[in-house]
Amino acid sequence: MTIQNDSVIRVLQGKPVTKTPIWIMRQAGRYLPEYRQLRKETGSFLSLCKSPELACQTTLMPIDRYDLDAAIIFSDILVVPEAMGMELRFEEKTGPIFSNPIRNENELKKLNVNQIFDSLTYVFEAIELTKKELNNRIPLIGFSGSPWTLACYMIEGGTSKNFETVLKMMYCNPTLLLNILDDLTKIVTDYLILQQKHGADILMIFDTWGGILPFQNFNYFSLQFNKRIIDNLNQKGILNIIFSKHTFNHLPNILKSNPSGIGLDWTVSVEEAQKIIKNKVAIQGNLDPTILLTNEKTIQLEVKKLLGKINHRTRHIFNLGHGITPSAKPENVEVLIETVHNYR
Ligand code: 1CP
Repeated sequence: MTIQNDSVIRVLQGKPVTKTPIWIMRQAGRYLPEYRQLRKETGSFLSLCKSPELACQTTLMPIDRYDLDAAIIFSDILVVPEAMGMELRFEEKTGPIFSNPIRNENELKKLNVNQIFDSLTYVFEAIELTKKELNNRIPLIGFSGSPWTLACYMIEGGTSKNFETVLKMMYCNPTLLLNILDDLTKIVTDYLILQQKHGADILMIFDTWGGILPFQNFNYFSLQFNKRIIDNLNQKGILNIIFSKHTFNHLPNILKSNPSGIGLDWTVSVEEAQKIIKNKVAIQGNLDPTILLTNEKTIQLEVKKLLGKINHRTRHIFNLGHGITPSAKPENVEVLIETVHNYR
């Protein structure tokens, strides 16, 4: 089935496009009043994720409002550890919390690593439903957390300022950490392939915490596992994007993992990134998300500044350098998308 607006796919495949495509990380979230309303009615974020109908409805909220070039399925990276048996809740101020974080071999052994996908059928159903509703207007992106980023939450038990528990484990019990990462790599690979089988056109790996690793440890604890996942996706011809936040130092090695696209965070110089990537793969990013809190003029100026730095041959998907924040103004998102689409 051909997709009417396949510009994001074309950029990932290295084919020409007439204008720069755009989608926004976390585009279906808390900055939208209709999302906040639905979330209030549903009672909890996880129940929203677990209802294929509501997850589909939420995925389409930004698509109905804006001229976006891709949709991303409404879910969360943490549904994977939950399906492995870790009790998860989201608290308004603190964010995600796992009641029983993994700190030793016995706790790891208790986790379900083999048959977790029966507990994730709601994700696959949401993808199928959304594909049907999108009716091939634009592609649908599926996603997973990277093994390292998932391990960070599973070991810390939630978000963290310094991620001391997981980093301490890296020094004191690397074998346990590597075992967790190995289990997660198999799971994430199968999970992404299953999302593709159920209709996702592009798969994205969020390595949000890749950048907290000491330089010499990044490949060993994060990138080598992402590379294994990417190799599997590439073998199957599945388009993929890797976003590893605050890892500019590692860009040459991330490039060697051969994804279809690399997400750049907002602190990266796109000029320098283009010199390294040399158009071998697509780049995605990297406007500072804070710009969406400003005004029309500033947004137009900053978008044009960024696009001005992109070589006309560069394969580029416009995005923010990280997820859109809850305080972003919905009308500013409209300005952003229009400015990108009208840029010549
Ligand atoms: O309504 C609410 O209060 C819940 C807020 C919320 C939402 C809307 C969370 C909790 N997750 C999500 C959806 C989500 N998460 C999506 C789909 C929506 C979309 O993109 O349109 C995606 C792709 C994610 C991915 C995600 N979750 C990441 C990776 C991307 C990133 O932003 O770095 C991470 C790290 C998470 C964990 C998570 N889930 C929720 C929160 C608040 C967090 C971050 C916690 C932290 O700061 O450590």
